[in-house]
Amino acid sequence: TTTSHFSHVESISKLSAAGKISGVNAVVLGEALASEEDELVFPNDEFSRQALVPSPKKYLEMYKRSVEDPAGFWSDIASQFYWKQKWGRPVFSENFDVRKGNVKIEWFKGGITNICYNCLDRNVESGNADKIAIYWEPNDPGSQDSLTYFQLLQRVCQLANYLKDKGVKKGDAVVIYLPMIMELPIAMLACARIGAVHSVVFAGFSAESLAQRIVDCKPKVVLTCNAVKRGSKVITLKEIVDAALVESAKSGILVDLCLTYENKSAMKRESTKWREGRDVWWQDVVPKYPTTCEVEWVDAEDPLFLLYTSGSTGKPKGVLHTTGGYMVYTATTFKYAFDYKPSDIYWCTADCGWITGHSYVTYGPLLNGATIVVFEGYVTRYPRKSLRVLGSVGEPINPSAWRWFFNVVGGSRCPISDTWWQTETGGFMITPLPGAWPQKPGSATFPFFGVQPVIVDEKGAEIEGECSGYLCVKSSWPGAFRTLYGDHERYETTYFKPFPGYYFSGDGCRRDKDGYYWLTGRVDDVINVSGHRIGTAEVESALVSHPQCAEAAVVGIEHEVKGQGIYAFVTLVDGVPYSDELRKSLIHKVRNQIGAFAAPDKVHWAPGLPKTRSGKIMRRILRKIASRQLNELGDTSTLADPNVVEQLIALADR
Ligand code: 6R9
Repeated sequence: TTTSHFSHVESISKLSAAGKISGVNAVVLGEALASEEDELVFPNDEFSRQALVPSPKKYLEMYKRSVEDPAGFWSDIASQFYWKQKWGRPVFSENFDVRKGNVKIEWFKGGITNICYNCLDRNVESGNADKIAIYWEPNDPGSQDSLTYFQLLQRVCQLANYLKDKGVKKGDAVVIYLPMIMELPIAMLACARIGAVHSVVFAGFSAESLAQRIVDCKPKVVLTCNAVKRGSKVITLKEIVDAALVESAKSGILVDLCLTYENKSAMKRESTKWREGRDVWWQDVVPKYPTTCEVEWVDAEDPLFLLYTSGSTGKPKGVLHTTGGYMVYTATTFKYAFDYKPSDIYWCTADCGWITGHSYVTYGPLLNGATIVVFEGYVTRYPRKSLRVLGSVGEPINPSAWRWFFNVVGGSRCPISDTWWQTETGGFMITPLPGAWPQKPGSATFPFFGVQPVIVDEKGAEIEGECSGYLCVKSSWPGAFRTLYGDHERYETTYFKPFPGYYFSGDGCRRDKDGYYWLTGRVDDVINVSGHRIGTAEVESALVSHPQCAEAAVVGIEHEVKGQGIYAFVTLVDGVPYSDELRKSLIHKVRNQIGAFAAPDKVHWAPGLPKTRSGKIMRRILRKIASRQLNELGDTSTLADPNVVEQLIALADR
């Protein structure tokens, strides 16, 4: 059964045996090709020579071992970190098959460690104390800042001591609602240091979304700042937190400490709304605490963080990651996918509110002792000669965008790591290893070490060779999420029941004749807007909470800039007339309830929705109407009332 996992390895070897990989500088073929699948972009020699994985042969060796002897492969890597006590046996255990009982994944169980210690103390002690850990590029040019590893450690310790003093203990949840200022990674690391479980909520989420997350994880403390500037606009984050705390109190969740950073460049403390007794200025208390702090040693399987993500129902899912496996996996994927060298300065544009900011702004790079750039706002033009590797994540990157990124941004010189992965997977799953093999624009190429992707058909049968279907993963990898917080049943139902025996990603995928993987987008009711995952159900429930909205159905449409846009069909309460004003107020409702990034691009009035006789909305038809593929509506005979389709088409541009 392992043969199919190595088929891609064989094909890379064939390409390399044909002499195609060596000695050719980066060239984008393209014009004369029969299909995009035939377009190969070769790594340039100079890059390959210095790469960590310089050839298909080296990858092949490492990949085979990672799949045939995962325990040995990952133990060797894990040994490079500091463990207070080594893990026990087995190195990992898993039940991936729901039919055999509850799904369970454990890596390095019994090993005692701390990820903050491994990010900071270990680097400070090994000679990196004065190396820059973070360069901060703020919204207002001119107030740049930086922290060395030693300074970062001190800042983290002060906050950790403060939190401990306020009663935050191992296992307690802490909600962090901060923009991309240095205090955000500092807060994450401080929680990790004392064994608290951080739950970062992207600072673009509304008060209601924040409240929903607070109610779910019941934090001891909320960390925020008074305001943030986006361009010239000031957003009063603290007021959003205030509203969220009023809301969560209604569900009986009382948070009695809100530590607020005074973000002076956005707003002075005098203008900040304040609740005595609950609110505390960060700058008034944290710097008074000692700059050293004992770490809380935790088991590899103790929780590190929760991160909420959208699913196909309205309620966001609290994806839970544990410490040891996540640490080993993010560090390793970072190192290889970016061919990391200690002299590199690494910048990832992601916000720490998303998984990419967890794994590839904070933990992965710092575990490698890297210098990172934390970036709050503006874009300026710089020379790009020093760029080595480019990365891309979050959505399919189409071949023409890929070529632009490659030719214009990277000067036809830098390999692109188009990394496929998810909040749930913790780290990269399918990714190019720059220098190792030729890339194909638009393809995430091949699996990372230890990852066994499979493509299955509707019945859950594995398909081999060239094919398309549902992307699943066979057996666990260290960075896999362990549960959905408080809802293990939903974890199993969503990810392990659709295709028993496998982890189901929710994505469609094609494997070409050379074994390259091409992600084709979500196959469930999740829309991917500029890399933000939004459940159609979330938007629908925001819309129907509007008093004049009777029913709503939301689908994704192709969007030139955002990848996908949000298209909402809305049925109004009887007797309410359509108006532009109402359209605006519906959109406003979504912005308020979820966040501005979830605002529908189009509201389509729908006197009725196409439903089956059992009352199921036929989204397939709505998607066709939304994308104006009116000749491809397909079979509408199972509709309870086929006339609604004509009605909808007539109202398309109103
Ligand atoms: C890391 C992240 C996950 C979803 C995933 C898929 C899409 C991510 C991709 C990609 C094509 C890539 N996705 N990377 N699609 N090519 N390189 O984005 O996590 O926010 O959980 O989203 O994003 O659809 O299922 P998350």
